[in-house]
Amino acid sequence: MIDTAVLIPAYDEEPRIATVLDVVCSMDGLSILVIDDGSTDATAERALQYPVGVLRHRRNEGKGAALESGIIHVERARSWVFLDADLIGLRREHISRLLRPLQEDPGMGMTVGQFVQGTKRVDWAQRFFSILNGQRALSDAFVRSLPGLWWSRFGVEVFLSRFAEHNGWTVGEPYLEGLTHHTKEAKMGAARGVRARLNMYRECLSALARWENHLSEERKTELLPDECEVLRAVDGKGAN
Ligand SMILES: Nc1nc2c(ncn2[C@@H]2O[C@H](COP(=O)(O)OP(=O)(O)OP(=O)(O)O)[C@@H](O)[C@H]2O)c(=O)[nH]1
Ligand SMILES: [Mg+2]
Repeated sequence: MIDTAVLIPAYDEEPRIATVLDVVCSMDGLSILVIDDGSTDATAERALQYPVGVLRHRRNEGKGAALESGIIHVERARSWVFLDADLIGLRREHISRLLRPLQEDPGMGMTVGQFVQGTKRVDWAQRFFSILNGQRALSDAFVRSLPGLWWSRFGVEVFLSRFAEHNGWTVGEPYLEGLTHHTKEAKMGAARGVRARLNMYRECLSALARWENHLSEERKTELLPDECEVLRAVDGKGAN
């Protein structure tokens, strides 16, 4: 079985994804999978230059759908890591920090990384931000227990956190010092970036208001070839 599966959902991250892949590919024991969610640029081709598995959605289906495709493809892993493709300042230590609480406490379902830039106080804004943070490690038992995520788009993080709380899973919040990410405005320019940000907030608020409606959402059981191409299978898949 795969030891640690790293899922990296990516949409139009061709200029940025190499920075993340340089770090994760330098670590032992990780099976890495990039899910290109119908990008309009060469995100998938860039990822294929690395020793990682690559899936490509034929259309843009949203972050939650990309993670669900990744889970279906990998099938089983002892632990799971979700990472964004646009991180700045990622170090190996950040991955270890996400995973360590799961290794130390078998009852822990998930860790949610918290970006800290030298400010010590964890104020309300940071706590709210922490529920949106995409840098997470998850136990296999927690991943097995998840319902379908296809519907959730940018609400996926809100849903994962609410689902964990609802079902009594312990959740850790390790600090990830010096880690940050590109904003939408930096990636897309001011006008498109603000529109995309408002859309993301709408999807997050929708998940916040309606997460309970999705607790028994059916999980997809297979990747349909007209929705998702396997450009390269993830390393270690099918091994015992
Ligand atoms: N699968 C998928 N991933 C997406 C989509 N949009 C963005 N992502 C990925 O999700 C991660 C976070 O997306 P961002 O748009 O940077 O959002 P954010 O970092 O949460 O928020 P800001 O940067 O503050 O706007 C990155 O890895 C993106 O490539 C999408 O439509 N589908
Ligand atoms: Mg970002």
